[in-house]
Amino acid sequence: MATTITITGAGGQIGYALLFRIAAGDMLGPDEHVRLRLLEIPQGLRAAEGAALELQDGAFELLDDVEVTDDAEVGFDGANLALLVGARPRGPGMERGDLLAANGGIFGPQGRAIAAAAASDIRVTVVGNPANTNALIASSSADGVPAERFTALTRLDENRARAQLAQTLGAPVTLVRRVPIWGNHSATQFPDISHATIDGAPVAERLEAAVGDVRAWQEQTFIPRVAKRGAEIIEVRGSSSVASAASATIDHVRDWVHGSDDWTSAGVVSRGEYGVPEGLISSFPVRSSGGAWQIVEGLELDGWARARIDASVAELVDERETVRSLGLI
Ligand code: NAX
Repeated sequence: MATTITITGAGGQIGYALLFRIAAGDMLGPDEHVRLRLLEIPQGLRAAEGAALELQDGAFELLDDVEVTDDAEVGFDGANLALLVGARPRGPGMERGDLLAANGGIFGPQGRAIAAAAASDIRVTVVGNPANTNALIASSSADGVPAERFTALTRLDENRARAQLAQTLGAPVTLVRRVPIWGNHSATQFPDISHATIDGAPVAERLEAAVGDVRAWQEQTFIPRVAKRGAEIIEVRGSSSVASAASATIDHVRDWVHGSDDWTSAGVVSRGEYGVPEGLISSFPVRSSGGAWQIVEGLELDGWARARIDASVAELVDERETVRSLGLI
C-alpha cells in the first residue's frame, strides 16, 4: 500500500524542493511507495504541472502516482499525510490582522476539506506562515479530526539552532542534541540550550569555554541569529529559505511517522503543559513514538527562560484572539 501525500503550494519554491526528496524516499524510507497530490490555486497550477512532469522524468521507483488539482476535496482525497505549504504572504501595507484573515480564508476551507476527504489516519504539517495559527485554524475547522493530528513546523528553527551551537562548539551537528524551540515560529521564538547535550553530555562547560558569558551570548548572539536567520538568508541569497525548509519538513514528518531518536521540536496542541493555554498550537520539546508526538514534560526552567517562553506564548494567545474575533475559529 502506498502512502498518499497531499502537498499544498506544490507549484511554489518549497514545494519544488520537497517533491523530489519525497519521491526519492527521504521522508518515509526506501520501502514506502508514495502517491502525490499537488494542490494549488489556479495561478499556481502550471508550475505544479511542470513539477509533475519532472517527477515523471525522475523515474522514481517509489512514486506510484502524481495528481495535480486546484480542488481541495480532490487534493485531500484519501490523504494520509498533508503538508500545508501554500499560504498568503504578507503584502505591502498589510497588517497582522489582514494577514491572519487572508490565511483564515485558506486554512479554514482546507481544514474542512481534510475532515471531509482525508484518510482516518491523516497527519497534517503546516509550513505556510503564520504556521502555528494557520494550523490552529485548520484544526478548528476539521470536525472529527483529533487536534493532535495538526502540527506546525518549527524543526527548521531547531536545525538552525543546533547548527549554530555546533559551530560555536566546533563540533559536528549530529553530536548536538536537545535544543528545543518553544512558542511561536516567529521572531519571539525561544531556542533553548539549557538542556542541550554534546555527545550525550551537557554543553555548559564547553560553551562557557567557547563564549565566556553564556547568558550574554544567548541574548546577544545565539537567539537573534536563530530567530532572524530567515532574514539573513534573504539578504545573502536574495530569496527566502527553501531547501532548508523542505529538509526540515522531511525531518519532521519522518520522525512523526517513524519515531524520533531523541527530543526534537514541533508546534503541537497544548493540553496545558508548562502553563501554555490549552488548545494553542505552540512549539515544545517533543519526542515521537508509535506515530504520535509526546511533549517532553518535567523540564526545569529558570525565570529567564520562563519569561521568554511566556512572551512567545502571549503572541500566540494574541493571534488566537484575533482569529477568534474574525470568526475564523
Ligand atoms: P512560494 O510563494 O514560492 O509558494 C507558495 C505557493 O503556494 C504558490 O505556488 C501559491 O500559488 C500556493 N498557494 C497559495 N495559496 C494557496 C492555496 N490556498 N492552496 C494551495 N496553494 C496555494 O512560497 P514558498 O517559498 O514555497 O513558501 C511557502 C510558505 O512557507 C510561506 O508561507 C513561507 O512563509 C513559509 N515558510 C515557513 C517556514 C517554517 O519554518 N515554518 C520556513 C520557510 C518559509 O518561510
